[in-house]
Amino acid sequence: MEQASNYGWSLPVAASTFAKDIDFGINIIHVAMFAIFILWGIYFTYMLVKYRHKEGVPARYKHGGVLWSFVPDIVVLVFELTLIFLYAIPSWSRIKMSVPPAGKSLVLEVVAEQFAWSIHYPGPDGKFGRKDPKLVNASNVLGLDPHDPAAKDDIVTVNELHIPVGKPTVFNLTSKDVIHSFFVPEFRIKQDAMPGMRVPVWFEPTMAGKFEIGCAQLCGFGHALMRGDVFVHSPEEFEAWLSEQKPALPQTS
Ligand SMILES: [Cu+2]
Repeated sequence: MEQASNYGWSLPVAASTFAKDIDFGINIIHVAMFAIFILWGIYFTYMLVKYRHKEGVPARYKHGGVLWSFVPDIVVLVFELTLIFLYAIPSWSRIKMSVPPAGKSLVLEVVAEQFAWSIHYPGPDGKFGRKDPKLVNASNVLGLDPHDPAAKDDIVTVNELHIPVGKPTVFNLTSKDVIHSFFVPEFRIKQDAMPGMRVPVWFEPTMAGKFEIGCAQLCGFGHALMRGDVFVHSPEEFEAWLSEQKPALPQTS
């Protein structure tokens, strides 16, 4: 599979539908900060040279008026308000507040723990089996209930998220123990995983490849080892992968 990930001098490859939206925000803020840095540098140097110490010229402390001091602040305030109302709020609403409908997306569950990511697929029946924390053990990491018919065909992978390209992936993110953070830089997605909460997350991958899942929240001594891979397949490749997976629970009948 082609390796699309990159960590060069700039931002990593943009591999999801809303990555460009996030990059616009990052870029416009960098450009604005750079412009302020240059303008301020020029002004500061000019003042240092113009009002440098000269023999026989006494220093006089004079102010141009309080109102003038507010002009740069007001310019920055107007810029920031414009950014909030015209960029940040609409982007936040598109990316975080509206989850694509279940019929058009791949629906999963992602459970974080020290120090791994478990991914729960509903299996051929499309139904997630019941999970019970009391049933969690080394061979049943999510605590799937073997008596629930919906759980019999469920698939669980650890540190491997396989998804098809060009289709939204929607999942509820939760944690078994402490706060973790699901982070795939190429998709521009980063979401905290909180114990006791199910946080909906979605993205739509736009290119096939292998990308890294990192934990972006210092979660314990193995934090740096808490990593996984996202494999973005073509739809056919994904179906083939899915059909090869064995159910997570041992089959009794
Ligand atoms: Cu973690």
